[in-house]
Amino acid sequence: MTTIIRGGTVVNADRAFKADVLCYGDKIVAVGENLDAPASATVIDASGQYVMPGGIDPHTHMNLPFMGTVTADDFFTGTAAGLAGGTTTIIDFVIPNPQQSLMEAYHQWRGWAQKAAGDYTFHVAITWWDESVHRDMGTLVRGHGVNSFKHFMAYKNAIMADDETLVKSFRRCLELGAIPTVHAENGELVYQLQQDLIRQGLTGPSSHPLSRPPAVEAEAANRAIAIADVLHTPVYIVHVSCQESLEAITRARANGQRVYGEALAGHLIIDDSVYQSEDFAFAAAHVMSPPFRSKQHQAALWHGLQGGNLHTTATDHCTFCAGQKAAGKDDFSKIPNGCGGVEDRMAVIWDAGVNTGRLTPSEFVKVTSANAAQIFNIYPRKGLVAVGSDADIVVWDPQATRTISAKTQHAKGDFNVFEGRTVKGVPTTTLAAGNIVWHQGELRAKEGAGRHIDRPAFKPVTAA
Ligand code: URQ
Ligand code: ZN
Ligand code: ZN
Repeated sequence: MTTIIRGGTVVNADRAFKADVLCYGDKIVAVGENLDAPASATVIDASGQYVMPGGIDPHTHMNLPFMGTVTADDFFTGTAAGLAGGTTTIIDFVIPNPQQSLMEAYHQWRGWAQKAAGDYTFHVAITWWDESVHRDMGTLVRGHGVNSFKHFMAYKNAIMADDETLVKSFRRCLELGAIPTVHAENGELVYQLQQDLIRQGLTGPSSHPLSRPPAVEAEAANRAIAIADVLHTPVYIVHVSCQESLEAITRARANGQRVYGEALAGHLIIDDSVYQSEDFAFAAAHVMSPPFRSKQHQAALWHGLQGGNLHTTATDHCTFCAGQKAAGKDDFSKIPNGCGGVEDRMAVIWDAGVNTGRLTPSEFVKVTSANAAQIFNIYPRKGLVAVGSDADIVVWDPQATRTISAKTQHAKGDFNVFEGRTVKGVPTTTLAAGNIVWHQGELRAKEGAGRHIDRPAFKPVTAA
């Protein structure tokens, strides 16, 4: 398929400039003013609009079995929803059960992802340790395009990695040229605080944030950063939600340590008042970890993005319907943790970031696409509008508006944490691998069209 995108302003992480973009097959083949194009080419009129790299969401959970249930979106519906919102690549997670072979889990997730409509790639979680985990990490880096390994420091008695696992796995990442990432919350503190609250009969969702105060997150962030410092590895902290964790990252970076931070669209916009609702379903729908925080923390996160101490925006898209969340009706610690957002991330970040002057359009591209591509080593294939890059492109109308609602979303699930929010700035056309997958409100996602994207190691891969 040949497509010419005419009359727009191309916005990359480094600059914005007037240019046409010609796509042939799954690649961009020309970028420049007044391009010639074959008569057969599909023409997209981008006048008055921005032409940006397709979004990369570095943190999603499609089809995740978790807390006794499975997320509402599978890899087709979840990636299709992402395409509707301008996100053309997701980085999801293979999460082995403790004692489960990493390779077995990896192939399981690869099977689930066959139906994806958009491109995808995987972080692999290290939820336990023995020599087979050490070996399989090498196999995954050398032969399966994995260059990042996730560590949940929370979720005691489930997938929590203790310090021994963290140290051994971080060391193995360094050997392999892979980057360790962490969910930074002290799982023991969370568990004990949960027990305290339940013993006091405080079993409602309003107890969720009480069991995970910022200090519980900051302790783990500082610990992960210290382990990485001692072992000389980089570290990427997912869903940084509070000022104290951001301060730990800022301190480490000022000392020359290679630490990256991720902010969720939800944590940037939604505050902890949601947990005070008398409506269980409403409050439970917002139960995710780390929890939504006060407006003071939101302001800090925006400063982190603006100041370059937070690098990516993600969603942690992990949706459960009301019936699933009701598992925690009598005990908040049993409410499946997770919220959605993959469809709304880019519009929400544009509206709250660019329209307010916090971010320039190029900075928007950095935090929604280019930085994730660079940190996870798929740049410039992804995260750039340039000759030779994948034809993952979003044509963005800064004047158009949309009101977000669960009633009209493409994602599965019966709730949207951004419900009722009217955003200004939305995608009018999205190309994924050169195919028009979204155009003037029509979603043309195709099951199975998505590709697995290999992510090379950060150093030449040696044997053993
Ligand atoms: O912790 C995560 O990232 C997964 C299990 C999604 N749930 C959540 O509450 N963030
Ligand atoms: Zn997490
Ligand atoms: Zn997650």
